[in-house]
Amino acid sequence: MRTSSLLSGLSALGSLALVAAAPFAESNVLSKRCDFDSAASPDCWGDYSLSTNWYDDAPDTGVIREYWLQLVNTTLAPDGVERMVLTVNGTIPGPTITADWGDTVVVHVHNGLQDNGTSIHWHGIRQFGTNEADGVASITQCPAAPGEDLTYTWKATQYGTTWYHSHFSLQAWNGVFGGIIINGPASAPYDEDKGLIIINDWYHQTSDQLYAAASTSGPPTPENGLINGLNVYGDGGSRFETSFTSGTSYRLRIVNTAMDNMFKFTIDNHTMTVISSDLVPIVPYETDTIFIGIGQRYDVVVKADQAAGNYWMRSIPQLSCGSNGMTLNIKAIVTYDGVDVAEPESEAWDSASVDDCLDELSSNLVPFVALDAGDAVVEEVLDIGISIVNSFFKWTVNSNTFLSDWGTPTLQKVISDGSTYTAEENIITLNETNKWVYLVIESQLGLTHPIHLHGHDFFVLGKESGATFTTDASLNLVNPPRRDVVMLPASGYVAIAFVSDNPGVWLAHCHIGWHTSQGFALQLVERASEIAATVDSKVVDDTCAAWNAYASAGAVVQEDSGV
Ligand SMILES: *[C@@H]1O[C@H](CO)[C@@H](O)[C@H](O)[C@H]1NC(C)=O
Ligand SMILES: *[C@@H]1O[C@H](CO)[C@@H](O)[C@H](O)[C@H]1NC(C)=O
Ligand SMILES: *[C@@H]1O[C@H](CO)[C@@H](O)[C@H](O)[C@H]1NC(C)=O
Ligand SMILES: *[C@@H]1O[C@H](CO)[C@@H](O)[C@H](O)[C@H]1NC(C)=O
Ligand SMILES: *[C@@H]1O[C@H](CO)[C@@H](O)[C@H](O)[C@H]1NC(C)=O
Ligand SMILES: [Cu+2]
Repeated sequence: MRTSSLLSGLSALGSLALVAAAPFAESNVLSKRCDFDSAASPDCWGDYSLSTNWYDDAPDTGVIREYWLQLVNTTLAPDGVERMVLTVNGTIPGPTITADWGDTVVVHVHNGLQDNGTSIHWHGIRQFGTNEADGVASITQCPAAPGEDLTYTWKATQYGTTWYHSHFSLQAWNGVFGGIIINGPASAPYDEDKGLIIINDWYHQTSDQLYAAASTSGPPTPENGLINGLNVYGDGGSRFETSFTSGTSYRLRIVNTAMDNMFKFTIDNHTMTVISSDLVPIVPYETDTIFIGIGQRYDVVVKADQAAGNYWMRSIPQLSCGSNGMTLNIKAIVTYDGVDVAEPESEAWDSASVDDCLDELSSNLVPFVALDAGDAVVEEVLDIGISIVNSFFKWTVNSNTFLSDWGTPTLQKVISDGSTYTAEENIITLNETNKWVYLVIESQLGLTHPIHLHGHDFFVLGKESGATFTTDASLNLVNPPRRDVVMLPASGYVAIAFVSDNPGVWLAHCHIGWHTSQGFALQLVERASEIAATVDSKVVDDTCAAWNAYASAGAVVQEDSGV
């Protein structure tokens, strides 16, 4: 299936090599207009197609998708147990943002909270030329103060499945998140798009209430987990239910929005065809169970090809890298048409009982648009450690614990005077244009971490558990997996690469909520001198003026890293 031999010599800096690794006939690889039909021509997309290298060229529909979202502080009982939650528009998950490939997405966010700032991040969205829309408090904006409104505008140059979430302190994990669907071509046919399957862990207390315990004793055990905002607990709650028609194939868009848990996702007796990892379509592969780290997404196609009945859909927290009070009972029900909904009696696939913390195999995650990585021009080795400060755990990156300054975001500093940075800001400066940057993240500690980078998809060149990175490490530069979250193996390293093609200030961090909060983060200042030209400095300054007025009047307590 792979076409590696064709690729040799094609890779060049700045203009990435493109070779279609096509399961489709050549005639379908489009030079002419071809309309999308998920069952008959899933690789078609008007004048574009699944073979389009969207880093270079994406449609521009001229369509503006405008959304209004409001942060709401309320009480909900997703699993039957009431607790205080922070939400987008009153629900968990919040409303889904839907767009077509090439649309411009405009989201007006109103901070309806009385006691928190906010910022909303569009996870995995490349934000090419739109750094100020990345929505990270203290990096690309001041927090929007209570009562304030902020508009984010970005172009959907990628397509597939992702999510948005608060990037202000611990707020996301109180419920401030929702899904994003960007319609586009697909690498395998399907009859119907079932939309999002959002899985997460769920605590019965707020993340603010748990933070002190998390920082002195390690992550608390989530009482439960949710599938599309629902699960049972004791006698309460209810399960998410969905229906299948025999013979129909469905696309499911699975997103892990947890604070602490990695999951295996599986549907009893049904196999899945995996068609994308994060926002990157891949050459399809079959599996019955899929590992999904925090922040990762997998789109799968499932065919209703089993006897009509009820089947469990399972989200299984992996105890090798976390804990959960409902280990084997985070489930939803799939019911075939013509059958009454009932507790399934189906049994899990054998593979679902394997508990580990390993990403899907790199050999399975073959991007459909095949691109090679070039040799490193810039290489940074980042050592992850832990330190204890006043009996609080703090994560360190090359010995520094990340700490942000809400009142003066990096973006504002960069566009105003290119000022100096503190060690706690963990800044890596990338001045070179369109050069390959390698980041090697390594840790001697026996824990795994989902590593996420803003502003870029990255190439996963290699990773190893129980090993230290050396210059002899074997790295794969030939169409390696490309995505925006990768698991850093325990006591090991991961090497990722990207081209410095997107001027901006970009956060890189562990996506375990507790770890981000405890300082496992750094930022890239990429091509600083070109950033100001892409930013409306008045918006940045106005948001900061309102925040700083609020902060100086009230009692804002920054307990954690801030992001
Ligand atoms: C969110 O809530 C606001 C305020 O009630 C409403 O105007 C808006 O339409 C809602 N947005 C969505 C996407 O439902
Ligand atoms: C949410 O409401 C509760 C109860 O009124 C209050 O104590 C808390 O500070 C509020 N949180 C935010 C972020 O506004
Ligand atoms: C956010 O609000 C919660 C209450 O809902 C509070 O405990 C926490 O301190 C607030 N965080 C910040 C940074 O203001
Ligand atoms: C489902 O799979 C199990 C084994 O995993 C098998 O024992 C069972 O017969 C299957 N059920 C149906 C309805 O095919
Ligand atoms: C990058 O450029 C800035 C000016 O834009 C300069 O201050 C800085 O020293 C340069 N950094 C490196 C590592 O070359
Ligand atoms: Cu971590």
